[in-house]
Amino acid sequence: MIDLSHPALNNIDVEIDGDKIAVVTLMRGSKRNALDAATIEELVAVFLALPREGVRAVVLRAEGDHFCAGLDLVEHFKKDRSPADFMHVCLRWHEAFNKIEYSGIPVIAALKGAVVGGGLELASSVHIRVADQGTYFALPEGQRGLFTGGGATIRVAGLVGKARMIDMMLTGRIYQGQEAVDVGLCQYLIDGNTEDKAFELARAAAENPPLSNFAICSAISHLQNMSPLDASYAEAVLAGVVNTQPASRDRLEAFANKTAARVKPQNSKKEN
Ligand code: 1HE
Repeated sequence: MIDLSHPALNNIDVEIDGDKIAVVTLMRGSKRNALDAATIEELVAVFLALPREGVRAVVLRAEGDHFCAGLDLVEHFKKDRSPADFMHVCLRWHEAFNKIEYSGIPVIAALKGAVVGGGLELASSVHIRVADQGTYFALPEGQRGLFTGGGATIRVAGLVGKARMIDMMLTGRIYQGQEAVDVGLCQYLIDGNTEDKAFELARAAAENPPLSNFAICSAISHLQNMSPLDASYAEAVLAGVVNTQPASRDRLEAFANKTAARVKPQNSKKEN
């Protein structure tokens, strides 16, 4: 297992607090957090290690004004890769983003500025996306003479639908603000700091029993990959395990005793 304080982490910083909330920071702000091959390897290592560290939730944030400018185009240009080389690059991106999506721990992205190309592929692999009014989403691959290679055809199409993704790639269409929420690119639109909101959500999610979060943050994705018949079978098996866990007994008892909070909307809360 990687030592998260190891100096081999040059492009990513990881801090874990006493509540086991991890903050993972993209540290290439001077390059708009473009994803070079080294950063992808660090993401793989970090998201392999975090579940084993007993982390309860992750806030994914970025240095600088932009969340992530996607593929490191300069590295890609300089390396002049062969088709096979770039296929292997993409397979490492999939390894990293699958580790996030299927991690079993809630990963909440605090977005800002550009979330474009591979940056949107990274953002679409997390479980909750928080944007502010300056956050914008785009897939400029078409304009760059490229194609998505980090899972956008699955994850971004899954969020916004095939037709919107094709439009984004053909025309360079940019989504931001309420429209980005409406099409499914993010779940929260914040006037203040997205990191504060991401922390609030991470802390709330971390209150759930880890086994429930494991199911929510891995099984829903896995079940989506199955036929409905197999998915419903697997869901029943999973619910058999999760819904009988010892950690749920107190919560069920509290409900039965009428001491647990009821599920009711709070007065005049207007956040999305
Ligand atoms: C980069 C990258 C990058 C910035 N690769 N170095 N992604 C894109 O097409 C987006 C490309 N980036 C931009 O459009 C802009 O940089 C931003 C709108 C994100 C920010 O603009 P700005 O004016 O703040 O910064 P800048 O002056 O453009 O860039 C500052 C530095 O970051 C500069 O380096 P410097 O050494 O000259 O200071 C830029 O070269 C560097 N930089 N973005 C490399 N992307 C698996 S396939 C995925 C396919 C894709 O992701 S395609 C989409 C690529």
